[in-house]
Amino acid sequence: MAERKEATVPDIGDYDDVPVIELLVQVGDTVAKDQGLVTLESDKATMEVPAPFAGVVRELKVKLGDAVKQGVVVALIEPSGGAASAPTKPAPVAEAPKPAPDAPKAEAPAAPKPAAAPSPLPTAPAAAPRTPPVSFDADAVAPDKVPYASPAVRLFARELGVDLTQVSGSARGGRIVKEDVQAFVKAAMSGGARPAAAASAGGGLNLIPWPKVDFAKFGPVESQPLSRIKKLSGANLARNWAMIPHVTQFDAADITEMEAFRKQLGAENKEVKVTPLVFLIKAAVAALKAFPAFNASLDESGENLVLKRYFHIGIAVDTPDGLVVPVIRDCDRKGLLQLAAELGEISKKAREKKLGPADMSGGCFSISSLGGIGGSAFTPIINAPEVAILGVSKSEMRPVWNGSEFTPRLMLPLSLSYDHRVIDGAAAARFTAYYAQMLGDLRRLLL
Ligand code: CAO
Repeated sequence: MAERKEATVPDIGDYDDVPVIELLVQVGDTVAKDQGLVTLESDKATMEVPAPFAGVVRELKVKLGDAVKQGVVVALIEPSGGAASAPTKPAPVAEAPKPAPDAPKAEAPAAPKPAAAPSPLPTAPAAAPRTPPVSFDADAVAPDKVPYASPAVRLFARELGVDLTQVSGSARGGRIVKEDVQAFVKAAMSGGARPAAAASAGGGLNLIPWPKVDFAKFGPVESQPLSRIKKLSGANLARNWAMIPHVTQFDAADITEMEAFRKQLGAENKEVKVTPLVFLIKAAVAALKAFPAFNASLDESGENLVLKRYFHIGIAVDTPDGLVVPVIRDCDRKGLLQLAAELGEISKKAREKKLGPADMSGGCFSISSLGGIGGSAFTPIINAPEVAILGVSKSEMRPVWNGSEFTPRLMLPLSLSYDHRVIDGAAAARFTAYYAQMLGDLRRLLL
């Protein structure tokens, strides 16, 4: 067998977990020296891992969504003897604009994405950034969902407000080329597909422009750029708020006994911190099992509900750079202590900016807990394509009428926002009542 040599991720600074967002070659492709093999996206730039020599790609060692760092082998290449062979595919970035490495990013308001992996910033990437970074969709890293297109085509699509996940690629291997994007826009203009920027009169939001105010006229001001996470999650939140008919159902759970048990557990298990959130996760699993429409997503047509038979719960985590929603998987198969340990790990990872795309994808239902901070209720925004999110506020002792007298009970405020296209008000009220019942008597979780 001919010799195969490794192509590895070059020096991208001291950073780990940079996601692979694009595979630029396939096994069997002939590549020239320095031709891009895969595209990585840090939160500062999109960059390619170049082939260190010309040859034939014999094996790809990474897949879409993998998080890589310097030295990771991306492909095995059979060298072609030194001379750069003609590539079977052109290096896609050749036509892309090349902003200065620190140039402000052109975020994609028309292609909103969820809070992305806060991938570390490479300060001196060996492969120079070729395009402004592509907004990164944690859910879209599922291999079957990542659009297969070059950075230049991504940039072109972004400029036109086209969501590439909606475009079919006509080139080899389903790769999307510029002509596909143009055809998509043409179809949209004639009433077919609908790119965000091409929303026709009456079909789009038709909003008046954002107010343009010279604030300095009124007093001293300072301009601060939004963090990358805020830009990405902001676009995502705006889309979800605008496109999903939200209703929020308020309720309260009596957690007096739960809290006593939690304190006991905490005293017995010093190695993990057991907060109310782990009980909320377990109760969410029970409620999702009892009300399967809450563990579902609308498909792209909006005409079918995809019911999920797994129980992955997203947890909103507040970080200095903004909100991220890592996902704890298979919560139905985990006990309270294991969930407490995992919650501690993901919160730490989130705050240290170490979450990878895989940590934030695949959620069924989210919980946003402001209980450690305060407040009595709020209206959380649904984390699409999920159909509901539970907001939890700070528990407080309240006098509760038990039929004959007021007794002091620790009450936990619940705020359930739901997608009214999928869930009716009565179902939401039943869901929160059931949820409160689970928390009120934990033995019911065993049923
Ligand atoms: N009522 C009263 N006290 C509560 C509570 C509640 N509902 N929930 C938590 N607490 C207490 C905890 O028991 C803990 O108390 P002690 O330190 O005395 O044990 C304290 O509040 C702090 O808890 P925590 O916040 O560290 O831990 P958590 O498991 O409750 O939450 C996490 C973890 C990551 C969800 C949280 O730190 C966080 O980031 N919350 C913000 C989420 C957010 O921003 N949501 C808004 C998004 S907009 O939709």
